[in-house]
Amino acid sequence: NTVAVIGLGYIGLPTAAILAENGMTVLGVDVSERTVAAVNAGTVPFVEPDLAEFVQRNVEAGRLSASRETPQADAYIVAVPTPFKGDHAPDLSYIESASRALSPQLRGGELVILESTSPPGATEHMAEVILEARPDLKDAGLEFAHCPERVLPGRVMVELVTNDRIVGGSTLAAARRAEELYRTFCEGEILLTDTRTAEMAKLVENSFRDVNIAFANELSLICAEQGIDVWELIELANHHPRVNILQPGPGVGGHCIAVDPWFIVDAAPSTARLIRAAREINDAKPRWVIGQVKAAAFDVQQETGRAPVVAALGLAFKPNIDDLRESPALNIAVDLADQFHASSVLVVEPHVDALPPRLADKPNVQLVTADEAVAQADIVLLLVDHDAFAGLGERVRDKRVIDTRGQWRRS
Ligand code: SAJ
Repeated sequence: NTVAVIGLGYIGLPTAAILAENGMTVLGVDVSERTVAAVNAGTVPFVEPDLAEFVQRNVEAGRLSASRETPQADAYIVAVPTPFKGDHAPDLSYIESASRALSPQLRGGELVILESTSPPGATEHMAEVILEARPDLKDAGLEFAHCPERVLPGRVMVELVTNDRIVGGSTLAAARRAEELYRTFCEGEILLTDTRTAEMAKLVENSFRDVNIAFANELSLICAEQGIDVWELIELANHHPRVNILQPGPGVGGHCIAVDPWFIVDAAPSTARLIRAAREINDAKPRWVIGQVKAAAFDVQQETGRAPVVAALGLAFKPNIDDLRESPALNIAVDLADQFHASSVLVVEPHVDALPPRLADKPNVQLVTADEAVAQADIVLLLVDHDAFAGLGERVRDKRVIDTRGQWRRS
């Protein structure tokens, strides 16, 4: 029973490793020579707890290997990126090229699963691309399914096993066959449906979170106008048994929540009004934060006659991780550096040891420790509520503080 996993990224590689761990022969495919070489050497090209051990063990046992060429297999799992283009329309080109690459290897009877987060209709589109390349296999029993992942980065090897999964099949038989494959490692419930519902379910889960964060972010703007502490307000309102408001922040980051809702908006542009508004509210929050810094900088300039020193605490997209992808905190730090030429911008990020490329070439930016930042800054801007920053609230009382996460509100 061989499975080819196409795309060895944050989802594909863990999935390949866990299938191998459970006895499958797994062939991983990736366009990156570096990724292929890393996996074949039993190592991993990115950090995810426990993944390295899984990969090493299964490569050594001969159950997992990688290649740039798509092999013959009984089942294919496509886990390639689905970014969006400039107009927020989904870019299915990686799915299309993976489909074209696997088509020549098909003999009939294979199961092809799309795992990439996709707009409704993408699995049908993948099937069309494959059957266009292989019209000879129209009645050869090819089956298609969509099985979105829902694992949280940092807990992938655990959540792959424990999360429930949605499996959408092009037919019920296809769904059952995909269920059988995921059952080899998934201990959660496996819920069967059609491909379009499965695609939409994944998008809806992340949109639910985005809409609820947008609600919190909108409240933070209203409260700033009204002179109300938004975090106290939310805490109080959440005592209601049926109210559970999320937390405002400097914006929404990561690869999923800030992207997936746009796929729904693109599919239903005039109907998806709330989902679009939520995206716009969350995307606008970093500009509002910059406006807060500008106002504080103006005050400092008035008082002291010089440009303020600004400390930006945190670059990651959420607390206690080193992941800077699509991070509003990083974007804000870059904008600060550009807009406050005369100021020095002291960046603190305990989870990295060098400035990321987008900040490294800015002459007015330095990576410093939290102690240094707190000692030197006129304005302290808290962007990520890393545990490491929790105790600093006491020490910034004489500064102008912009706490976008509410981490210090009690100190
Ligand atoms: N955020 C807030 N306020 C909150 C909660 C989060 O501002 O109250 C911000 C975070 O700081 C971060 C962003 O939202 O910038 C996203 O963080 P997250 O922890 O909500 O989600 P991700 O992107 O790490 O993972 C999400 C998860 N989806 C849901 O919780 C519905 C995960 O289960 C999915 O597998 C993942 O997206 C994915 O791959 O789609």
